[in-house]
Amino acid sequence: MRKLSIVLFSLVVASCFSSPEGTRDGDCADAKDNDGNGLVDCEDEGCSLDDECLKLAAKAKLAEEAAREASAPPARDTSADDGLEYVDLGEIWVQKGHNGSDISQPQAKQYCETLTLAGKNDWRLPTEEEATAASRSGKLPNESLVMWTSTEKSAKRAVIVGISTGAVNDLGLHSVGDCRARCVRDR
Ligand SMILES: [Ca+2]
Ligand SMILES: [Ca+2]
Repeated sequence: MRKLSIVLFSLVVASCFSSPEGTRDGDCADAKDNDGNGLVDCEDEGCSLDDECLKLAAKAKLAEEAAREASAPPARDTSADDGLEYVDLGEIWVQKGHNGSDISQPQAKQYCETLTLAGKNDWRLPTEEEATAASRSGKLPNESLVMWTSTEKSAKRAVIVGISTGAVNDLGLHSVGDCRARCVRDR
């Protein structure tokens, strides 16, 4: 009995002062901030379980999803990416990006051989000459990385070319330091 009166007492006190929005019928749909916390109706967390607010939230979620779907890019059409994914150097196309991580020359070779880009699958590692031409074209993104070439200096070393600098060097085939695959293909 004592417990019940305490509960009743607290309910009375609560309703005299500001009871949280959503505790009385109509609270969540009267366009008023009933508890003065700055949040009106469904904005108020006290109304988060109100039927109408739940429905509104579900509706808003659906609308948000529909909007996201509408703004999402259409299914990838690589032909439409031409000019974005490669640089046209006349004789050859050069991949604008690169494989994304440091790799060895054999891995770079394999990356290019299996690459499908701009609807083409005949990509390969550039020769030293092609890589320097690509670098000097000034059309590649400015990166302090080097790209592997298919030009081998010996059985164990291949030529690398600075992507921005065009500097030519050579490196052990299985080293990976700052070396990326940037592929080319014949036009
Ligand atoms: Ca409120
Ligand atoms: Ca209200």
